[in-house]
Amino acid sequence: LAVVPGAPAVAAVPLPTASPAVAAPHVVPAPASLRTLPGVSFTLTRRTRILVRPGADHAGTYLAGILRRSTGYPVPISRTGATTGSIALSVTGGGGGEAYRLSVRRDSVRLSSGTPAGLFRGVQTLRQLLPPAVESTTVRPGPWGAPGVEIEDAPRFAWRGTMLDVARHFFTVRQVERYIDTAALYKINMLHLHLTDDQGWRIAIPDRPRLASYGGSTAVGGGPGGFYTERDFAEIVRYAAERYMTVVPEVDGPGHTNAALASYAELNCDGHAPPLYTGTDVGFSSLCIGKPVTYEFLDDVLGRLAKLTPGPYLHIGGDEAMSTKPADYAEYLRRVEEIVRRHGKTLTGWADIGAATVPRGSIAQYWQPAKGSEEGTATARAAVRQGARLVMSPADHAYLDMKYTASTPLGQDWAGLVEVRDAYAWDPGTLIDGVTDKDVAGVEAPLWTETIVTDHDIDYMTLPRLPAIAEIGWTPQRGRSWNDFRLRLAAQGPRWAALGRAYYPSPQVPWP
Ligand code: TNX
Repeated sequence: LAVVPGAPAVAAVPLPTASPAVAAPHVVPAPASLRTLPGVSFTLTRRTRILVRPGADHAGTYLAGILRRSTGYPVPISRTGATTGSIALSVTGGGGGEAYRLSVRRDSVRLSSGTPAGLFRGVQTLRQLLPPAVESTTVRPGPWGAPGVEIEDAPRFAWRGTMLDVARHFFTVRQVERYIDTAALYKINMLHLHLTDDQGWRIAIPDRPRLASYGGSTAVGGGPGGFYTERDFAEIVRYAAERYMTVVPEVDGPGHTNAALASYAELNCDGHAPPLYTGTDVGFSSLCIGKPVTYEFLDDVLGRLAKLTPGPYLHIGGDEAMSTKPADYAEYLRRVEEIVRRHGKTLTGWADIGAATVPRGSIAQYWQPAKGSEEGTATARAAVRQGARLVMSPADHAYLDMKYTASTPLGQDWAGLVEVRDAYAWDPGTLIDGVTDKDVAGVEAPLWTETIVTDHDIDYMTLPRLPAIAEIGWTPQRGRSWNDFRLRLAAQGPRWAALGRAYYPSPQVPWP
């Protein structure tokens, strides 16, 4: 869908007081184009049906699931019949990708896209037009009005991700799925799982059982740890795919590998396994670059993950290899790149990999809290020069584990304090000298979990910053402004409450 040139992203037309139950549209991420229809609204009733045209079944079933549990209405799904009185979902020919068109009128709601994925994104918009109580898991009284709108929407970037570090603390399949549900509401489409680190190895590898059984047996602070079986991992992949989210598995190396080194003595240059590690230092471990077993190990692990992962990316880490000599780092990248390629995947790593040779089309994830030409930006530029594209996760804007303020009980502050406005007010296409929109694959908000243990902790660090990063990834730059975002964000608070999500009630946001 074309962005309407010059149209404001959100026309803040106040609705007449005649329909008090219908709020003005407060959608995050802001649609590329949104026109309000003053005085017009749609009301969901006991008689509302979902009309699905071919290709729309999945979005229809998902939407019905949300509407039924909170409204208590039957919300039947039908394949034929009149549009009047229905929410009509259709996959139309033409435009691909995640673009969609949503029209809310008095007599019906019409949502169409060229793809089922686009329909699913449009359903997230529709959810946010309905009252917050629609997110409740128990029946609520209504009424269920949505403001009249005409929306034409499409994402700015194809990669709109979040990362969950399941290595520093382990999170169960159920917890990961709960996180996926939070992210899906904001049209996040990439789920990066940081599966291995010094403190834990979280994925079972059949021929190397000690990686999970021993390497996965603890966590930061000495907790019990845990790991995913291949079935668990497949379940996460399935759950994410149902939300049109691609899983990007990461096996970090050559640094951040103490859990593997502790599990198999042969992986160490001196043949001695170090003890398990439960602290929070970084940069002290390294795989043994000169040993053939290192590459047999990597081939086995990455080959398994390649088979378990339908998406095109394998993330090989590559960050903070402070205990690996630069020449060894280059040799490691040469070997691991060949393995990733042989298993049919696209090389993805932290932007540190730009210091080595990387193939055109690789993905380099920028994490440094640096801008312009500051130190820390050089490897990202080097990656771009080689034809890689960047996923932008600058720690001083996009890291979900940074404290909001000095008194935030959770999180770290090595990259500074990241209030909601800091998370929102930056442009991935102009942050680094020599890097423009065409070099940027998208954005990603990583949640490192040294200090994060419970669902509450995840929620509190994620909300409201993940929606901020999601909007940077989705909404055209010229359609974004902090003053408008904070108002739309405020309207999300009651939704999070209805969904059973905790959040940081930032004083920067005028919560209702
Ligand atoms: C740095 S940034 C790391 C992680 C830590 C994180 C904590 C990067 C690629 N590595 O190992 O968990 O800081 O904020």
